[in-house]
Amino acid sequence: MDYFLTEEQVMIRDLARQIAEEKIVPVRGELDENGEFPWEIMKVLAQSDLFGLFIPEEYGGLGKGCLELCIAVEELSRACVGVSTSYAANALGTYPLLLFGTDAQKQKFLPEIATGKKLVAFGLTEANAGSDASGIQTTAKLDKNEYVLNGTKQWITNGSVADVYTIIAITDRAKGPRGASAFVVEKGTPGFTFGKKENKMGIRASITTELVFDNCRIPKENVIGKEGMGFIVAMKTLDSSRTGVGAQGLGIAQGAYEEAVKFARKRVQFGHPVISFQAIQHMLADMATGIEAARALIYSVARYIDSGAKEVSKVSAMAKCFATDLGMKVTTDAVQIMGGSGYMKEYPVEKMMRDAKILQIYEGTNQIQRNVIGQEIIKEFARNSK
Ligand code: COS
Repeated sequence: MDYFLTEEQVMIRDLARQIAEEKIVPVRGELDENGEFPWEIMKVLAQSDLFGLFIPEEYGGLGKGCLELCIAVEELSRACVGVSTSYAANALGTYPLLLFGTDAQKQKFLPEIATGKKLVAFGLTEANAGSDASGIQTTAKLDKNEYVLNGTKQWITNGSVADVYTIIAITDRAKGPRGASAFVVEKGTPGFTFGKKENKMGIRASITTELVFDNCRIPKENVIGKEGMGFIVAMKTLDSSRTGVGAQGLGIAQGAYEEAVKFARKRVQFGHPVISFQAIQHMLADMATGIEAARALIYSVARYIDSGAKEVSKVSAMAKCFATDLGMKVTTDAVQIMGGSGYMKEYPVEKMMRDAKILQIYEGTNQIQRNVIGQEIIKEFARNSK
């Protein structure tokens, strides 16, 4: 299908695809096995300017939007979602600054993020606050010209490898979600250390750690937006980033589908390549149809976000939910088509199936996405029936 990409978008796609094929595919198995952060690949992505894709030109980026970012993420995910998570988490961590930061904050942080010199992480989740994001316990207390942070963030992508952290903490517990605030915290700030590194089922090339704040003092100017806006900053950030998670689901589905077709053409049973059997063709037909539907949805939502649309919660949740459920289904079916071979580590679909699972969980579980969509439906009907 032709998605009428511009010449520039095709160039971004081809560049990301080339990096994926030449630099990621040869090492993805080893990175997965060793749970190793892909520093060398991050350097290549930085040299190719891909970290600056979504950052405005005035802050040293390429000034592109959600669609270009989704195209790059899709291509990287086709090869390895561990690597694409390490890359895409930068966008997640940067959105609070992009959407709500002051010009001084943007001048200070964005140029080095755009060049890939500094990696970024987003810290919202805690041990007792996952889906229930407003239940966070980490506090930030104003003491003269500084905020003092105390608490522990859990399961933070790029934790310890990132230099810049956007953190949501409670400044006034009595105010509920309106008592949360967002901050930018730099690695190396006294009182800010890293805890447990997680040993994960999939996306093992991405690093997931705890962030520990123990009387960590940061300048008052490090608040993002205004005090009390933290929950809104977090929700708007997730509205912006979830389409990219959908692009990860789309990319991994595409990768697994291609592996399944390649295998089914070669594998002979009952005297014929298994692709000649209708049972296999039907599975491939469903995979291919789902992939086109996901790509059409993701590119449309990304274009809608890039048009400056304000109300994007529902459609970005739809893109995330649909494409990542598809990613799980397609990778599982690819293993099924490939049978015993699919289950073995010699073939990449075993890893793809493990990697796909997190996409239905992080940046809001797909049950939370359905809640968001449901709430928006209720609001729309209420508005329209007035
Ligand atoms: N944009 C702007 N404001 C939003 C918003 C959005 N997308 N979503 C919620 N809000 C506002 C609400 O309008 C409400 O404001 P008021 O108090 O002024 O009415 C406030 O935020 C609280 O909203 P709500 O009552 O819906 O919050 P809940 O505690 O019920 O949260 C959801 C429900 C589903 C929104 C939230 O818990 C969520 O997204 N959870 C998943 C979190 C997640 O993605 N975690 C992954 C970790 S980060 S990788």
